[in-house]
Order: sequence, then structure tokens, then C-alpha cells
Amino acid sequence: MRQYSPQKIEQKWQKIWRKTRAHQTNLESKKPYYCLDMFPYPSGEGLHVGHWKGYVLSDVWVRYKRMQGYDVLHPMGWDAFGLPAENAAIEKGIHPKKFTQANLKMFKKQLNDIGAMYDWSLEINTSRPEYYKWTQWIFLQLYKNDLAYRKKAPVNWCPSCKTVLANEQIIAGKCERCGQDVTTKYLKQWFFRITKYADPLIDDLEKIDWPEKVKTMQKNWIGRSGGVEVEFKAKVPEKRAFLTARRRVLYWTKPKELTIPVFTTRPDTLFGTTYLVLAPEHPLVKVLTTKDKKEEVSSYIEKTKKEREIERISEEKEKTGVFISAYALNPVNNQKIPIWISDYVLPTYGTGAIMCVPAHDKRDFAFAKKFKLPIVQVISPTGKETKLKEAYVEEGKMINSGEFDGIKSEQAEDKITDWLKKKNLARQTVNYRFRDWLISRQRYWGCPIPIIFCEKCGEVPVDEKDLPVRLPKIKDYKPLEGESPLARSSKFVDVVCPGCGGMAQREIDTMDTFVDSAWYFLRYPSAHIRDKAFDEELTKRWLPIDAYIGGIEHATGHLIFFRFMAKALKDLKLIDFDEPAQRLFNQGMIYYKGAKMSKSKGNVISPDPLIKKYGRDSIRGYELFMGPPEQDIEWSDQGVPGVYRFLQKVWNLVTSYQSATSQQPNKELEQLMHGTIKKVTEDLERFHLNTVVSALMEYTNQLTANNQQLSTEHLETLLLLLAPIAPHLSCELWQKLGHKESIFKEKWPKYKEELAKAEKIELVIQVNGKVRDKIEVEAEIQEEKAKEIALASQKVQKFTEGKKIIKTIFVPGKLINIVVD
Ligand code: ANZ
Ligand code: ZN
Repeated sequence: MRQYSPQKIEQKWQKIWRKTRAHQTNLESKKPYYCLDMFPYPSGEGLHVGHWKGYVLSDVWVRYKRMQGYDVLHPMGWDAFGLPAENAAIEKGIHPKKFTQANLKMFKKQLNDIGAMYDWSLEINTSRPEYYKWTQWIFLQLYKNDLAYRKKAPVNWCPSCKTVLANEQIIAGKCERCGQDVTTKYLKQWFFRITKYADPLIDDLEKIDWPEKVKTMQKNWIGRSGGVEVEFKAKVPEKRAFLTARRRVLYWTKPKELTIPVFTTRPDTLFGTTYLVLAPEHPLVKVLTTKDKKEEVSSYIEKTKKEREIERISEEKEKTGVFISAYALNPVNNQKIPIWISDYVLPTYGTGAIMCVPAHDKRDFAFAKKFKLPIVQVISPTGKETKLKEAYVEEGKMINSGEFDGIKSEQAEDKITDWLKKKNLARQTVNYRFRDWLISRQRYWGCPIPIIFCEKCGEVPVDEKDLPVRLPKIKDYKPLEGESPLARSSKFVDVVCPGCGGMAQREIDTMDTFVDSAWYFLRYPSAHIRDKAFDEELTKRWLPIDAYIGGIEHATGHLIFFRFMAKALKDLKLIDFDEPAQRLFNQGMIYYKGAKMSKSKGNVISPDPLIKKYGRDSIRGYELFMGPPEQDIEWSDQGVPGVYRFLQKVWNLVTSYQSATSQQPNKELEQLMHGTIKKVTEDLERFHLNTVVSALMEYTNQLTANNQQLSTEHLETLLLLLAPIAPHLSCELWQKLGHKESIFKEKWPKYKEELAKAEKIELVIQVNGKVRDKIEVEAEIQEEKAKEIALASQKVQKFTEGKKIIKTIFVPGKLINIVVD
């Protein structure tokens, strides 16, 4: 008997798969299934075993789907634009294209190592003109429908390098290159109007089978918050001039009434409002501030400009602010309250002004304490005033609130709102935390934005027939003073205006790479088509994605952007669905020596030596066996050898098999086989891949122990169930059993329900630690059911009758102990 030698087998089968184009998609399929891996950025680092995890998962899944009779689309491509290639270009002087090309080659080889069934004939690369032509086309569709627009917005700016920085280039508020403090600069930039879809982006989460965790993260990110806008009035002196009869200008001042709307989610606390705070950037600050305060206020505004948003709103941050010597009237009781400015109010959220209720809001409380502002309690747990050591943020009974005293605060919310609405002093509103998507980058290695600026015609979109706007070759990739390095290429910049034929200039910003990846899923089925971004019929057939697999780190980035894209394109009638992926699976990360496996941590395990020693199938098996696939798990050096021994056992079992030795089918083995098919199938459906592997190990052990009573079917079933996990080995052994056709052309095995009954065990039942009964139950029985069965036993009831059950102790698969007093 020959030894199991994975190297030979794996190379042999990969060659056969390539030769027979085994992984080519039948694009004309009547039973299509689209499984997509988040495509990688081809970095220079290559793949380690941590990267394998997601790719192994998706490959197991598509191989299973294929055996279920689906035509599977499982493509791969490259998210190839982006900063690292550009940095390498700046540092090493290599053209980003060359750099990307070299990495990509290595990546492709490494991905093929996994033995995954990618259809490379549909490969895409976002940095190729054949692809970015369509990224530009999509930009134009959004632009023509008012979903892309340009406005002034802040960028991170390093004053010493004189360059715009991406967020990744800022470390603790400082420039990663020179260590200078990063400041803000305002540039005109492009946005996608993603906020238009805030509601459907939240509401449609209901329709899709995604992990709850991602849904929650997206909801929080969008941050929908229903509340009320309440109007506060303020009086400011207004200078008026008139001419006297002698034509001399005279001035006098007259109080003028202004309205300051505030956004609150807590109208029930209105009577407790003791001051207002405006964002320092609020337009009314200039108008309201008295002369003597002007200087203090403008220096505070300057200081605020340097701060970052997350720090501003932090509850822990020491409160700062300036009283601007103006007052407002509280609409519910006409009390005169002071107006302050402070950085903890953001100019971009709500109305940029808030009513402050120190008794019931933590940040207001801290502020009022610091500046000795009055604190008035209006909600109390008891209905009486209590001593407040901190803000009371719970519900309770209304106090100090005039006619609303005594009712519950939840009711007061509506009542006070209605009362103000009647007087036209309030209206219901909804606010969102998230903003429009800033897609401009002042960078070279990205997709050019197809817009031309003309002095006469203004903003002119490039004609669709002139796409793609190609990235020019340039010599120096260093960003210029706040501009993209594309500004250096006059060949690129200077252009004839499509509107008037005069001289004009191209937009020099490029697009955020997340634009490239927001629509790539649409390109794959049409990757071979030259004259369209995506073909209507193919799109209808293959989309939306049936299963999307990738990391959770994209929860509030890419995974929102591509949903936005689907919704926008649906509105433009370019596609007929509004959710890009029906099912999402996030694989967990692999840790090693206590830290996430990564090159920067120096704890990377390369698959290469493991491939040599144990083979790809063993690595695949261990990546699944190591634990629930969605969890972060520590890599064990014993893992791959362990799975290797298991596969060796399979090898020995099958290769030593002669032919059916006994005519009499063994009933127990029959049951085991059907039970295993059932378990493996059900666990696969739920993505419980670790227990799929353990069930196959158990099955193999049983077959080995009973190897005198085997039938061919027992072994074939083993190989069929194992095929998605260890495809090379299964193909080889399938051939050894005498089959001419590939195992992947076989049907997924079916089980007979009556034979697949769950395994039984004898459950020991104790009362206060003494054995009182033993009952046969299903091996997988859960605590609740075990307790129910135990308490139904007459033998047990004798000892529990009339007694109180204190607790039960359950040992799965073994016993339940009922503790009574
Ligand atoms: C009065 C009040 C009393 C508030 C109270 C809270 C508790 P969410 O739920 O996140 O929407 N707020 C409004 N605009 C703000 C801004 N531009 N910058 C900082 N804070 C702002 O939060 C809404 C609440 O956050 C609003 O309700 C307002 O404070 C504050 F016991 O108004 B509240
Ligand atoms: Zn023009």
C-alpha cells in the first residue's frame, strides 16, 4: 500500500483542474449561484495562514453548492488602486502599476495554492482602464442624477510636508512622516449623496440574512435619531441708521428678535433647561456675541478648529466654553437663560445648537458644575426633588414642570411636544449621524474623476464616448501643495471643453478606492463584455450575490458603500434589486501568540512549509476544524499535523479496501452513515464547519474500527462529504475507487430520515447527587429538554415531590443532577 503523499496528489489535481477548465462558470446557467469573496488589495506582503481562512470557507461552500447541482460563479479580482502602491512608488521609485502587477502575480499563485475553484477567466483589476472606464461611467450616472456633487470640505493637512494626508497617514494626531501636528484645510471636493438613502439603508437590513452584529454596527453608524426641534428666542441689539433733516447720519439701536432652533431627543426635560450652548462655528455666534466678548470668542473658535470630532464629543473630556453675554428665552416658561459656546456641540449635527439640561444630561452636568450654572431637576424617581450627585438619565415623574407635574416623563415627552407644536414653537425631526461620502482623493493612484472645469461652462461632465479618462504617466508621485500630483501633467490637465470648445482643465482629484469596490460585484459576470459596465441579462441571472464572504472590519465602510450603490443604481433603473448581497458571512481572525496574525506583529505563519510537509488539504481542514468560523481563534502548531493524521487515516481506509466483504449490511454502520450525511449537511448550511470536520473524523474512526463490514457506499459517502474540505485527496481516492468522472460532478449524498435518527445515549438522572434513574435520550439533548424528561420520571418524582428545585446541573451527553431542598 502506498503512503499518503499530498504533494504529488495536490499538484496532479491542480493540473487536471486547470487543463479541463474545471472551474469555468457556465454563464448561461439555469441554476446559478453567486458566491463572492471580498477581493483583496494585492499588497507586497503575500498571504499567511490567517488570510487563508476566508478563502477556504468560501471554497468549501461553493464546492458544496456545486455538488448540490448549482452552476457556481466564484470569481476573483484585485482592488488594485490605493495608497500603498503609491507610497511604494514615492519611496522606491517603482511605478505603482509595476508594483501592483508584481504583487498580483504572487497573490494569484498563493490563492491557487489553496486549491480554490476560482474562475480566472472573469478576473478583474480596478486599476485597469477596461475596469475604471466603468467606474467613471457610474460616476457620471450618479452625477447626472444629483447623487454626486462638489462642495468645500476639510482635509487633513500637514503644514510642514505641505500635503493632504489620508486618515491612515495620521498617527495620534501627527503626520506619520514628519511628526508635525496635522491641521485642517478646506478644499472643494466630490461627494456621493449617500445620506439620501439613510432610511432604506437602515430599514432594508430587515430583508437580508446578515450577522446581527454588522446590522447593529451599520444602524449605529447611520445613527438615526428621532427628536424635536424647539425654537428659542433671543434678542439682540440691532443698529439702525437714518438721516436727519440736515443729512447727518444718526444711529440708534433697537432690539431685534432672533430664533435659535435646537435639536433635542428629550423634550420632556424642557423645564430643566438652564442655558443654551451653540457650536462655536454656529452662524449666529457672530451676531449674538457682545462687543466685549468678541476677542475671547474668536480665540476660542480658533482653538476649536484644531480639534477632532471624536475628542470634542467625548464625555470624559474636560469641558471648556465661553459665555457670549447673550440670553435666550425658554419657550415653556419664558425664563431668561444665558447663551454659551462650547466645542462639545458639533456644528454638523442637528441644528448645531442645544438646550442644556444639566440635571439630566451627563455632559451638560459636567459643564454646569464647571461654570457654576444652575441645575434644575425636572424628573425624579420618587416624584420629589432628590440630591443630584450626577445627571439623572432615567425615566420618572415630572417635577418643576408647571402643568406637567406628576405625570410620567415618557408621557410628558409627547405632551410637551404637542403643546409646543400648537404654538408653532416645535416640529418633529429626524437626524442622522452619518454624512455624505467624500470620494475625492488628492492622489495619483486612483480612478480619475471624469469632470472638466471650463471658465465659460463651469462643471462639464466628460462625454461617455470619451471614457476612460486615462491616468497619465508622470515622473513624480509626491503630492503637491494640497493638490493631486496629476496637476503636474499638463497633458492631462489641459483639455478642450466639450461644451464650448474653449480651453478648459480636468479635475485632478482621483476617486476613493471604495468607489471601485462599491460596484465590482456587478462587473464579474460581465467581465468579458467590452461595451457595457454590466450586461442586463447576465445581471438579472446572477445577481444579487447569494453569499458574500469577508471580514467584519468592513462593516461600516465597504459594506455600506456597496449597499448604497445598489440602491442608487436601482433608482436609476440600471438594475432591478436594491440589496447587493442576500447573505453575508464574516470569518473570524486568526491569532498567534496572543495577537492578531500580521506581518507588523512578526507572528506570521507562512503556508509554504506546511504545504510541503502536510499538504494543502490538511491546512484547509485545520482552518475549518480550529473552531466556529466566525470566531477569532488562536492558531495551534499541533492543528495541521492533527488533520494530516486524520486524512492519512482516510487514505489508508480507502486504499486498503478490497471490495464489499460482507453481504449483510451492517445496521449500525448504515445508521451512522445516514446520521453523518444529515449532520454534515445541516451544519454546512449553518456554516458550522468545525463540527462538519469533527463528524467526518468520527465517521472515519467508526469505519476504520469496522473495516471488515464496509461497503463501497460507506466509503464513497465519506469521500463525497469530505470533497469540499479536502478536494485534492477526495478526487484522488474517488479515482482509486474506479470512477472515471470527477467527484465534483457527483451529487451531494442524500440521507434517509428514518436511518438518520440522532444517536442515543443513556442519560443519568440524579437527585441531590444520587442516581435515581437512567433514560435513553438523543445524544444532543439540551439542558431544558433533559430537565423536562427527568422530572417526568416517576422514579425521580418520588424524590422531588413537594420539594423546591434550587438548581439543575447538566453535563451534556452524560447526566443531569436536580438539586432540591
Ligand atoms: C436636551 C437633552 C436633555 C438632551 C437630556 C439629552 C438629554 P442623539 O440621541 O445622539 O440624537 N445634541 C443635539 N445636537 C447636538 C450637537 N450638534 N452636538 C452635540 N450634542 C447635540 O442625541 C441627541 C441629543 O444630543 C439632544 O438631546 C441634545 O441634547 C444633544 F436630558 O437635548 B439633548
Ligand atoms: Zn466651456
